[in-house]
Formats: sequence, C-alpha cells, structure tokens
Amino acid sequence: QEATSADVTAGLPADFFWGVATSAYQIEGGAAEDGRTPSIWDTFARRPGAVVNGEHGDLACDHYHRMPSDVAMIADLGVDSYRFSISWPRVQPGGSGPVNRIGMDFYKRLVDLLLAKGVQPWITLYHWDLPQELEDAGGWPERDTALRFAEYATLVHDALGDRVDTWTTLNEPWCSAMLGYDQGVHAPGRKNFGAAMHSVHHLLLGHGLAARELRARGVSDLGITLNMGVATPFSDDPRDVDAARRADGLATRIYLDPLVHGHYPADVLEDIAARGVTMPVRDGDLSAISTPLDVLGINYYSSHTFRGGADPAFPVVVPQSLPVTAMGWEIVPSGLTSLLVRLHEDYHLPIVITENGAAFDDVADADGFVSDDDRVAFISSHIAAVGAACEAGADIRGYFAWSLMDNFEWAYGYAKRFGLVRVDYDTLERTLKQSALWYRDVIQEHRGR
Ligand code: GBH
Repeated sequence: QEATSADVTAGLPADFFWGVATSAYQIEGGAAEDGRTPSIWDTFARRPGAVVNGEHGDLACDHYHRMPSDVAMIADLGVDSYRFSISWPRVQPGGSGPVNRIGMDFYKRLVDLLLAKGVQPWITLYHWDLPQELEDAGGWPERDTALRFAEYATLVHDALGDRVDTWTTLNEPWCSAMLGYDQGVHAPGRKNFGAAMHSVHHLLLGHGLAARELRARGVSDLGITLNMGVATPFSDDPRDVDAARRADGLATRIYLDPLVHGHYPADVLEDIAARGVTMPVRDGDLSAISTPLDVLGINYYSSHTFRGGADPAFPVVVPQSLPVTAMGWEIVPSGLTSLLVRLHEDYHLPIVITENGAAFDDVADADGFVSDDDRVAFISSHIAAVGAACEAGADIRGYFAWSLMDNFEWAYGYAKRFGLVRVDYDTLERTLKQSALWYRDVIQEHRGR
C-alpha cells in the first residue's frame, strides 16, 4: 500500500478513537445454550430460501465459547474500543420477565476482560435479534414492543451500568423496518409497507423510552446508530430531484428529524399518507423520541443516485458504473464526506462511524492468510473521507471497522466476508488478514502524532 498511514489520518483530530465492531447473532453461536430462546433470526433463517445455502447462526463464529481469546485478539489489534451487541433472548429469554443470569454473565465477563485490556466496551442493545415471542405478539408494528424494549434496556443497564459508559439503543432501524417488514428480505420476512412504517415509529419510540430510562440512571454517553448514504438526483429534472428527496426522506429524515427536532418531516408524512399509511403517534411520543443524544452513530457502506420512476413513490437507483464490493455495492468514499458535512449542518451532533467496511472475494493462502489490498484500499479511502469531513468542520469522534472478523452476513450467510480477521468455518480458526495488520499500523501511527 503506497499511501502512508499518516496520509490516511491527516484530517483527523488527535483524540480520534479507533475500534472494531460485531453483532451478537452474527458471531456468537450458542443459540440454544444457557437459557437463550430463539430470536426472529433463528426462525427466519429456517425459512426455506431466506438465507443463502440455508445457513443460520447456531454456531456462527462460536464466539460464545471463544470469547476470551477473541478479546485477546481485539486487544492485539490495538483498538481503543470494541462495539458489540447484546442478544436480547440470551439475557431476557422470550423478551419479558426477569434477567437470565447465566446469559448476562457472559456479557459481564466480556466487559471485564475488555476493560482489563484497556479496551472500552461500546454496547448496542438491539442489533436485529428480537425475541420470537415478541414477534408472535405482533413485533415492531405493535406499540408494546417499544415498551418491552425499554424494560429490556433497563435490565441490561442494571447489570452492566457500573462498568459500561457508552450505550447505543438500536442498530439501523431502517433495516429492521424496511428489510424486515417491507421488503421481507430480513427477519421476520414480512412484506407490508404500513407495518414497516409503524415499525419505524415503534423502533423510535423504543429508543426514546429506553433513552429516558438510561438518562435517569446517569448515562451520559448515549446514542443510536443509523445507516445512510447521500441521495443524489440523477439530473435537475424535477422528477429526479423529487426521487432523491423521497429516498432521503425514508432513509434519513424520517429518523433524524424526530430524534433531533421532535417531529416527523411533513413531506415524508404526505408521501406515506398517499400510500394509505399514517404514523401511530400518541401524545408524548415525540418528546420521548427527541430525548437529547450525546452521539450519533453512522454506518456507511455506499451512496446512490436516483431518478424518478413510472410511479413517483418508488425512486429508481441509477448505477454509476463505479467499482463495487463483493456485495455489488458501489464504492463511494466521497459520499461519506458529503453525508457527514450535511449531517453536521442539519443536525449538529457529534458523530462516530459505528460501521464501515466491505466484503471482497478473499483468497486465503495455505496458512489462512488473506492479502486483502482491496479491503485496505476501501477502508483507507473511507478514513480519509472522514478526515476530509473533519477538515470541513464536522465533529467526528471515532471510527469502527466492520467487522472484527468474518461472520454470518444475514441473508447472505457465511459466503460474504467483511472481517479484518479471517474465520475458517471448518476449524473456526482466526487469522489476521493484511487489513488487520494495516489497521493496527494506522492506529499506532495516529497515536504517535
Ligand atoms: C450493516 O447493515 C449491519 O449493521 C451489519 O450487521 C452487516 O453485517 C453489515 O452492514 C454488512 O452488510 O444494494 O447498493 O443499495 C448494512 C445495511 C443496507 C447497507 C442496504 C447497504 C444497500 C446498498 N445495508 N445497503 S445497495
């Protein structure tokens, strides 16, 4: 790699921090152990055709049993922070009732081992693994799920609040609502736009009610993680401009306007009303949802250009003939800079990149080593894009690479590899890729500046 680490981190502040990220269902395994009950992903993965090759997270990376050595590996990368999620059905089986001590002890040990190694734990409470019983009772389209989530949040905080400072409520509610309830490509696999919009509101409400509880318990580093990109109109034809407005509305403003400004964007409410849907808002909901955030987590993978389609309600993505990752997602680091500058201007929040990374067609040598120059180039160009946003005035505090290691890539199963560390799924052996060694150097050089 020709660009030096110093070039890559040039625009970043001296106290910028570095991390790696994972999520519970994607790495843990131990699906039926120590009292854990099924989540919607355990169920969905069993549905024929839902996941490539019928794969599921029963074993995944077996992190549930290899956690101590995984923590040693994390520390060895030299990161400041490790972002992971709590499996709701592991710590509160069925999604209601008392805490499952054995399940919670797993996370206590994880946190203690991280702290002993000087790595800060960054907890995400919900990364898509809703207890199946709550889906059976209606799932996120139902208001009660938001109340259950707030209760679950307090139960986790009661157990871990003495040793964890940083709390994220939800990971990517857009994916939960749109992929899970509208497109049906994620759990629970429903296809109903109205249910998806009701899910948006109840996810936000769950976030807000949990945020209130955590605030009342003294949490001062509280956030939510959203996935987004920039939506660019294909041309200045008003139909294309409208398409980009709609795409941005359903991906960005429908979350950030209520979270930051305390109201849904009027144009988005009109768009969804035209599809026969109204948000199930009750008095007081928006004040809970707009509980002040200390930090906004942004997961960035790509950005898109849109044009108006035959039906204006459905913006059409126009491929830009850019290089793509193994997911087929176009590589658009400049979009990250524009996104961060725009978020700074419109919402004025400190931001942490809670996920960024890429799947490529890794080839391991006889020792399991992967020379993933493509991943190094992807991550380095995106870190540089964050630096450019900082230089333009955005307040970006840190960066988490997605992911620590190869894992269960949802509907794509194990075929798509996002890790800095390779996982051999026959032996479950972990091997640092070139990108992991490079990332460690970047962190070290940035610290030395
Ligand atoms: C994240 O979601 C998840 O938080 C994480 O669990 C997951 O493993 C990781 O990303 C990698 O997928 O087809 O060009 O329109 C990613 C959310 C939403 C990002 C859809 C890409 C579509 C790009 N994704 N988006 S494109």
